[in-house]
Amino acid sequence: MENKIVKIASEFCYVKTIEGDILPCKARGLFKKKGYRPLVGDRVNFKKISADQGVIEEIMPRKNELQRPYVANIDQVVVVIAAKAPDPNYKLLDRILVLSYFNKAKSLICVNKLDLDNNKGLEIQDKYKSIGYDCVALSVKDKTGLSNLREKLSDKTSVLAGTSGVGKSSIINAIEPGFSLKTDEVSKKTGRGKHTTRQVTLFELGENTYVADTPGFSKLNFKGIDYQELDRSFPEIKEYSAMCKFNDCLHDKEPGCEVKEKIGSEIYEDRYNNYLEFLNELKKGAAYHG
Ligand SMILES: Nc1nc2c(ncn2[C@@H]2O[C@H](COP(=O)(O)OP(=O)(O)OP(=O)(O)O)[C@@H](O)[C@H]2O)c(=O)[nH]1
Ligand SMILES: [Mg+2]
Ligand SMILES: [Zn+2]
Repeated sequence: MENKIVKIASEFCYVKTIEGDILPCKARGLFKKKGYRPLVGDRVNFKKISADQGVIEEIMPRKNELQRPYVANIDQVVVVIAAKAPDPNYKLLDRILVLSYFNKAKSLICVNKLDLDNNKGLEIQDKYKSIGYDCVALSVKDKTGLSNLREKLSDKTSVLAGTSGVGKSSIINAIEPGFSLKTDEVSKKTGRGKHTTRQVTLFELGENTYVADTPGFSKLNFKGIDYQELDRSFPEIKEYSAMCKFNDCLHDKEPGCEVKEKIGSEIYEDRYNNYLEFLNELKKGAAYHG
């Protein structure tokens, strides 16, 4: 057990304390001076200055720090994708998988809205399961698959990520109706969600089990990832990379590349294409930053 910041709003960090209550705390000026700001998810030590207020005295070292949403100490990223409405965005899914790998967080793929296209939903699940990812498929509307997901959230701090409108807030509401997070219709005009969720809050689902809802997004930057290590975050590419002729093979234009041999059989072509696109993006970034 530990003291954990579950929400930050207007100057106050709301700390879930070991004793089990939520205490609003101010962060010492010290942190601001050092440019070291508390984040939702931080494990902290605090001092009580009155019955209902505290001051944060220490922030424990972070396991990781995600940028979108800006949270710390995440064990698991739950990437939510809808079978339909909005149509699956595989490139964003693959991008989030890469980011969670390099942030040392576990990935769980959650396919929602099975009620709208059961076959498509199961197809997505089968594809990513065959690559080696942990997956759950569910429908908030039909209330199927929810207990499965709940089990996989247990004893971890997870964030739900994914495009606007895929049903992240709906999923949390379905698991824990008491939270009543705001959800909204997918826009009929654009077929996209409307970015209903704005703030980051950690919700407590049970002992040592937290989940954060996040606003949907469609852009995420890679930062601080070495392009030569990108292939490690694609399990199926990593598997064959040891057999490439050159051990620094980037699986792009090199001769004797075993990864390229496997495209269309052991490796999905669209996954490989996303790998190449991310690789080029990272190379450009590397050149740009010197
Ligand atoms: N048919 C169907 N609709 C669903 C399901 N789950 C959620 N929805 C609907 O999808 C819409 C968007 O859901 P939200 O939970 O607001 O989506 P979100 O991912 O939180 O979106 P942002 O907060 O904008 O990122 C709402 O109208 C939900 O009722 C489902 O399993 N089936
Ligand atoms: Mg939402
Ligand atoms: Zn190769």
